[in-house]
Amino acid sequence: MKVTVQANSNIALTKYWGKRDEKLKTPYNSNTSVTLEGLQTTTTVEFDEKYDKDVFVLDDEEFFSGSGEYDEVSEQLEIIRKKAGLKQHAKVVSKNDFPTAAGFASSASGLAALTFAAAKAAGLKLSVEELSKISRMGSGSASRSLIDGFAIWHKGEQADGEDSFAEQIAPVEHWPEFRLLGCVISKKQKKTKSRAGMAQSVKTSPIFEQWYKTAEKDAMKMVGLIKEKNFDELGKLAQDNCVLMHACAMTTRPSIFYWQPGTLEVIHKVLELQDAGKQIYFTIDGGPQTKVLCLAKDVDEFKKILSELDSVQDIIECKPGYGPRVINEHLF
Ligand code: 2P0
Repeated sequence: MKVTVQANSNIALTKYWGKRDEKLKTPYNSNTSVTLEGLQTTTTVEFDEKYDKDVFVLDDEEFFSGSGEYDEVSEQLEIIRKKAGLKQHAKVVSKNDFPTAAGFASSASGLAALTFAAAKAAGLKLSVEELSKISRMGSGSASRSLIDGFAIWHKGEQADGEDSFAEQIAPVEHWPEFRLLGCVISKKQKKTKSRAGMAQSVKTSPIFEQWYKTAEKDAMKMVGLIKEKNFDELGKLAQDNCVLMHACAMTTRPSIFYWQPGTLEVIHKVLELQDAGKQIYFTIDGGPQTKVLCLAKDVDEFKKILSELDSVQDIIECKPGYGPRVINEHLF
């Protein structure tokens, strides 16, 4: 009944920003991603009679009932318990190998690892599609971390969310040269969590409708560009889509600014290199880190240039990675 799983994070190439259904976490628009080797969560789950309540420890800190972190985990365990017809509580110990909640999609790898491990520990045998849907209910972006390589999370049409899950566009082996350089600008936890931020954008941003209608078309285009391995068009689209998402966040009332001066320092360097004909693009999520998209052949050159910028504290290099896997070393 004790299972340990490692799950990778993922980065959206075209973004998710706004829920059609808050509880089911179905998105207004379909969105695309690549699962990333190098940004991972390890989670051990054990269901047992000896626990009189769920226990949750993340990065050596215990969280208790009433905290957002604990309640999220406990609700996810409840979904699994219901499916498995299980009554026992669980202990969950989890570790991220990157800054938590600072725009490196820790909720994606976290909820994917938790869902995968809990489902296995509860004895459930579920398809990837089913696991993606359950992960989605924990955290939208987690639905994409179930997939090897490149993924599309379908927005779906049904009111019950049963057609809103992630699916593979192309496997890791399709494009092993694809790289993401995560430029760490700040390791501080962000002020506005994505969940609260996007809910406020849905309600108040005057450009929300333009955002999600454009993003739906962008997701469809992105599928074709990934299949063709058209890096320059992919980079341009990822960049434009990210800027529109942030415009939507910034025009939310009150405004949500994830960008810091350092975020912009990297953006301007990337634009300068683009003007010089280099194959380099940026994308940014719910935090200050600027993520650079490039190809393996240029990694050494770009790492050197980016590391010389004052605001870049660290660079995390990632390549396309696989969905969750079970490992034998438990965290407790
Ligand atoms: C994305 N983000 O597509 C976008 C871009 C942040 C910016 O998915 O409320 O943590 O748990 O569904 O998945 C972050 O949102 O939000 C996110 P919930 P989640 O990657």
